[in-house]
Amino acid sequence: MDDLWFEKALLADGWASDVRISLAGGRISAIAADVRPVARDQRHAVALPGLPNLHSHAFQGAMAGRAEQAGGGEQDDFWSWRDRMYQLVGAIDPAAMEAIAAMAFVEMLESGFTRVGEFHYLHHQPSGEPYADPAEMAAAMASASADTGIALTLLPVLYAHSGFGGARLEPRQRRFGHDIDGYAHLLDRCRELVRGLDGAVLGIAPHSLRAVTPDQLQALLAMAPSGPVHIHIAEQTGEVEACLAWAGQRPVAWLLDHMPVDPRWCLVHATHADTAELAAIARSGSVVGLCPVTEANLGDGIFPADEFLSAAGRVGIGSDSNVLIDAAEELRLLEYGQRLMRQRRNVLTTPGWATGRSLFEAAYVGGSQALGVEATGLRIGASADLVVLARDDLPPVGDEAIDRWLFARGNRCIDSVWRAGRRVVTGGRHIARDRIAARYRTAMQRLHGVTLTRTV
Ligand code: NGQ
Ligand code: ZN
Repeated sequence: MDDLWFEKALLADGWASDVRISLAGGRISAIAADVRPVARDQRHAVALPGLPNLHSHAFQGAMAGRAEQAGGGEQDDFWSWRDRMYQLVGAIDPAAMEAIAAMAFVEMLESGFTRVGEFHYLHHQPSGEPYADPAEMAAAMASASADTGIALTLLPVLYAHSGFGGARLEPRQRRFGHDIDGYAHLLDRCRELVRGLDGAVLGIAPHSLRAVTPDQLQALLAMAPSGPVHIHIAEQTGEVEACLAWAGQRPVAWLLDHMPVDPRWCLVHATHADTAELAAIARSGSVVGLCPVTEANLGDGIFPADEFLSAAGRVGIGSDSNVLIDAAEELRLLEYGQRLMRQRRNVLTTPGWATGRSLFEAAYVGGSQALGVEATGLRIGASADLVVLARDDLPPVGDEAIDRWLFARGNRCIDSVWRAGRRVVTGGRHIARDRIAARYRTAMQRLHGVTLTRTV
C-alpha cells in the first residue's frame, strides 16, 4: 500500500488541499483531505486523473519527422502524406510493431495519458496473407501495453475497401483487409487478448465510410452489441465530396441518418461537419475525437469546437499519427486553433472557468466515454491512474496549475504518473524508458533504409 500526500488534488468533486490518497490493489483505497503529511507519506504537489488518448495509430510514430519535406510540383496534402505512410506500412513486422508501440506508449505516459485507444489496422503480413495467429499484430500492441503499463482500449479495424461504393483495396492496402468472417475471427482473438490484459477494453472500428459498406457496418454492430465504436469521418473535404457523389449526403449526415449512433460511438476528426451536423452529433451523445496536432500536421482543417461545445457536444483528444506525443500540446492547440480563427481569447470555456480546467475535464470525460471506461475522477474505488504535476515557481493553486501545465510550461510540469497503482513515470521519465528506447532504436535502424518518397 502506498500513501501519497498532495498539496492540491483534483478529486471527483473538485479541488481539495492537503490530501492523502492511499493506493491498494491498483485502486484508490482511501482519500483524506485537510490532513498533515506524516513521515511515511510520499509528498507531491498536484494530483490529477490520467487522461485518455482516444485515437492512436502507434506504428505511424515511426515516420514522425520523416514526411516534412515539400515535394516538387504536385499539391502536398493529406493524400500525399498517406502515400508516404503506405511506404512505411510494408516494412513493419510484429517485432518492430511492438518496439514502436512501446516507445509511443512510454511517451504517452510521460505526457499524462494513462489509457490509449489503439485504432489498429495493420493486421496481415506484407503479402496480405494473415499471420498464423490473425491477431499477431494486435498481440504486439497488447504486449507493449503490458510492458509499459498504459491501459489499452483495443479497436480492431475493418478496412475492406479503398473508396465509397465498395471499391477494391489497392495492393498497398493488402495488410489491412478482411471480409466479415475474417474480421469476426480477428475479433474473437482480440477478445482473448483483452481478457488477459489488466484494464483492457475491446471495441470495434469500421475504418471510415470509404473503407466499409453499409452492410459491413451493420454486420460489425451485430458482432459487438456493446463497447466502443470508432470511425474516421469527414477529416478531408475530398471525403465529403466523394460521399456526396456516392450517397447525396455529407458523411456525418449519412452516418447519423443510417446508423444507430449513440454514446458508444466516437466520430474521429469530424473536421468538416456543418452546423446541422454538429447539432446532430451533439444530440446523439457520441464523442468527437479531435487530434489537433495531427490535424494541423496534415493540413486537415479546424473543427468548429466552440460551436460544438455550445451545442453541448462531447469531445476528447487523440495523438493519432503520433508525429508528436504530448497531451498538453493537443489541448493547447485545440484552444489556440479556435483563438486564431475567432480572434478571441479563452474560447473553449465558460465565463468564470479557467480554460485549462475546462479543456482537461472535457478531454477526461469525453475520452473516458469513448474508450469504454467510466469517468470516475479521483475517488475511492477508482483505478489509481494519477498524473502528478511538480511544484514550480508558484504555489499550486488549483486551476492555475493546470493552466501553467497546458499553456506555459508543458511537460516539464509532469513529475510522476501512476497507472493502476504502479508508479510508471518518475522524475518525468518512464521507469523502463532506457530499455524500451534501446529496442526502438534497433527497430528504427532497420526501418531507416525505407525511403518515404512522394509518388503522387
Ligand atoms: C489512417 N489517417 O487510418 O491512418 C488514416 C490514413 C486512410 C488519418 N485519417 C489512412 N489521419 O485514411 O485511409
Ligand atoms: Zn486515424
